[in-house]
Amino acid sequence: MDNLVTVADQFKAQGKVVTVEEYGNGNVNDTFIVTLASAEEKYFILQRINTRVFRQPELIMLNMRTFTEHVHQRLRHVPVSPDRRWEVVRVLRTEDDQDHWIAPGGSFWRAISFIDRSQSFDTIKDIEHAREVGIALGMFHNLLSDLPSEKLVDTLEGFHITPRYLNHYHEVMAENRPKKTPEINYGLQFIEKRREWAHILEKAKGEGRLDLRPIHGDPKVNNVMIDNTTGQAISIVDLDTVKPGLVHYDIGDCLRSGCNPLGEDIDQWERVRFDPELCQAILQGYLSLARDFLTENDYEYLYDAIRLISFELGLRFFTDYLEGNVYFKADHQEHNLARALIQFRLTESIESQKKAIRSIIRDMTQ
Ligand code: GN1
Ligand code: MG
Repeated sequence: MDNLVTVADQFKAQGKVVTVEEYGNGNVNDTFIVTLASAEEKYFILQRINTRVFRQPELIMLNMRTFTEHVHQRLRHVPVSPDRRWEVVRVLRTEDDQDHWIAPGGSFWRAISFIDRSQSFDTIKDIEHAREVGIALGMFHNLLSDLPSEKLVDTLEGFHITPRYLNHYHEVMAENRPKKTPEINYGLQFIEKRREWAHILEKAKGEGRLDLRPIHGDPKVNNVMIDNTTGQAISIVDLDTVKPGLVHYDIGDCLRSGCNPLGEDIDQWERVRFDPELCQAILQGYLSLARDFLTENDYEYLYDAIRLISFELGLRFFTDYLEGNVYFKADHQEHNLARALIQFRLTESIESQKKAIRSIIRDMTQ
């Protein structure tokens, strides 16, 4: 285990490192908040990248650079409206002017500025918060809408390609014989019933109906920073999965996260439901900034995107449980199974409200 203060000391900051503490609920990387003895900059974020997931972490840093340079330039030419503060995180350099530091044991570390006077939440608090989360994603897509997606490298091959997760699930199933508990049986049947439909977005992409664009990849509620005073969204953080993809992955992910008021880590998975009112508010916020670059085809696949990304995350958790928790960090043996059931239940709730969700989308696009 690396000494955290020694690691934090590798990065150039405004003041002396006072403490380093665990931060947030990331499922993949390890995140810490560093407190500094400085009046100008009190904190920064320190992360150990999970290199079993991100095999080429230098590529993440390259994309972050492409992203931040593009956005800074865009904001210089077309500033955000005067009543909104919008911030982009900065990558801190090391004493040798690198954007990361590799510890003697081989672990990969990087540091990122902390968005001052802001916080994030694991679940949506109210309709206003929902709208702000939508605005944040709209702002993000808007700022990147003129960056050709080829400028970004693929840092995580297969990410959000549902058929690839299905293939992997079948491979894992072929090698393991899961116990036949009621929960596992439910999961197995759940996946089986949806395996044909699960190709929907990749099929549309293959047919040229949906195009690749720069995406965030993980715009869940707790990656949206909210200003402590105004309650407005002021940044989206966690840029590790910024890469070419379908905006549908992002919209689906934002809604599966935002419209699940109980959150993605609760005990009673049967109680999980998808809230259409929050969906409406998030979409309203999103479309207030994204309307101009969405096509008719884009709208046609929105409902399926919401359903698919919930299903896909359930499938990813379920497979990881069967495989022995090799991808997502787990607090206990059955943790990823419990997380999977929550996403499957959420998917069912989306399916049972298909008409209402489709009509929300239709009303908003007319
Ligand atoms: C992972 O590590 P974290 O919490 O930022 C995952 C996302 C999932 C999310 C579910 C690289 O994100 O795809 O939606 O968990 N990130 C990766 O909470 O797989
Ligand atoms: Mg993430």
